[in-house]
Amino acid sequence: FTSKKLYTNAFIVSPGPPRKILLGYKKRGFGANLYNGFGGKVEDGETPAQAALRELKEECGIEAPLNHCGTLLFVSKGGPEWAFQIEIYRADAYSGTLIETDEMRPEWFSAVDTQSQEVAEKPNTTLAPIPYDSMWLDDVHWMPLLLSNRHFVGRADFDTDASGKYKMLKWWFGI
Ligand code: 6U4
Ligand code: NA
Ligand code: NA
Repeated sequence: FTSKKLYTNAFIVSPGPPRKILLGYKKRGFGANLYNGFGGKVEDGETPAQAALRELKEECGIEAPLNHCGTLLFVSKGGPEWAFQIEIYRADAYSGTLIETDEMRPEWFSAVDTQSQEVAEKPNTTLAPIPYDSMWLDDVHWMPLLLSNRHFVGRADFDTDASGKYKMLKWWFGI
């Protein structure tokens, strides 16, 4: 075990209609070719909240009144050899102009709250659903908690298979 690394991840969930969530397609580095929120490492001398705002601005050009909404812990199998703590932030509005950067291409997706009793009056035909097949394996488990505006915590244990692909061995996410 070396040390736990602290990261942020920020999501804009616009109430709409249509209700939608902003994700970024990561173009390079860790998690390249996956959609995710905007975020990165918390630097020395910075709080997670400050890092979340800085990374949001750096990666897609906007500012937002982010609220802390969850804490996730990702660990490697059997060690842990590594551990990531990720502080999740959310806002329902933003200011500025969305831009594509070297790191991220922002894109909106339909954000239906699957845990809510409300049924959308009309199916959304213009926005694609959240692309879980192109996201980190854990995201499908906690995204419903984020979308239903609950404060959540969770942990997932990862291993890599022979080809170096991540597998999620066990997990728990809850409110
Ligand atoms: P640099 O090299 O400075 O651009 P940095 O911006 O510090 O890197 P980066 O972009 O690699 O960090 O950030 C990784 C992002 O991926 C963070 O927002 C946390 C997030 N992340 C890592 N593992 C994740 C996982 N299993 N599920 C998830 N997000 C994850 O949803
Ligand atoms: Na980053
Ligand atoms: Na960074």
